[in-house]
Amino acid sequence: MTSILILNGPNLNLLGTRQPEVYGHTTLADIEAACHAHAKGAGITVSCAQSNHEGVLVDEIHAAKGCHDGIILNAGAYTHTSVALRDAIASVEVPTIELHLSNIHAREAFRHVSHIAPVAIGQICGFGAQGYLLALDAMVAHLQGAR
Ligand code: CA2
Repeated sequence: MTSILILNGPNLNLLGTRQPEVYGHTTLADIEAACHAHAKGAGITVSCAQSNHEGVLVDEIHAAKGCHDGIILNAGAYTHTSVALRDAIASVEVPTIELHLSNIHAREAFRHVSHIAPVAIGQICGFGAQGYLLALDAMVAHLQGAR
């Protein structure tokens, strides 16, 4: 069965508790539950992980090789700073979708830069929590096309 890792980076454990005007009222637990339900309907499985630590995220990406068919990654602020995450994604060759709740291109200039985008199969941003479900559908379509 197709297996997808949903990986969230720093501060996303705080979703739904602060800055709802930017990130909405939905908690990370809500998002993960919606992803599990959506995956069940699509006949796939998802695993969810979150870390505030760059190295732990690198380890999660390494561990995805041979274990998951795709990665949906919201790297949070590391998106804009981390060459280590970029290198990890490039090294494992597991198709990865870059995901953001907010439209990073409509925000501060430093958020327009993504180290993840060049090694991702695509980017989804600006659709809030719904973006995770859109990313799941996009990944399934990508994997079906790849077979
Ligand atoms: O829009 C996104 O999903 C981001 O990845 C979120 C990151 C931000 O640095 C990126 O530029 C875009 C920040 C996540 C912080 O999440 C919080 C949630 C609730 C309260 C405070 C922060």
